[in-house]
Amino acid sequence: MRKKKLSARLSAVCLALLAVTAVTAGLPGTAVASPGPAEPRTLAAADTSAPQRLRADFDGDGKADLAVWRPSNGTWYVIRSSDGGRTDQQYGMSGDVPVSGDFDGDGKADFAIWRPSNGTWYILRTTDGGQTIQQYGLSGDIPV
Ligand SMILES: [Ca+2]
Ligand SMILES: [Ca+2]
Repeated sequence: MRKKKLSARLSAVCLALLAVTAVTAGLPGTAVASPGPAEPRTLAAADTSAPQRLRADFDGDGKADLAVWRPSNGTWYVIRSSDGGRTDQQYGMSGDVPVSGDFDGDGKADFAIWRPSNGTWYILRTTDGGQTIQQYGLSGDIPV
């Protein structure tokens, strides 16, 4: 008789705990926060005055080179993966967005920037050293 009562009490406690757990788990505040929504905010808040790291193959050896573009002086600093030497190239200015890539298809990344103020791409071609200037995009867009 006594064991039955104890058992019944334990069962009741267990049910109560299960109920509390279920209710707690259902509360919105207890859900594990997803990192998804936070990432765009982090990117949007990125300090554009700090040098930005890009990955591209500027010397055409098939390996990405360490490269930064410094907004304060619009200069690219590249450590070539082929020989470890450094290439400095002034191209762009504060407010621009670095968008290096191989636009002329010679296997070497071209120094390139996108200017948000006029939505224009400025590309320094590796094939002949000339420039390709093309308006594409609007202020507020993000070049990709
Ligand atoms: Ca390389
Ligand atoms: Ca190129």
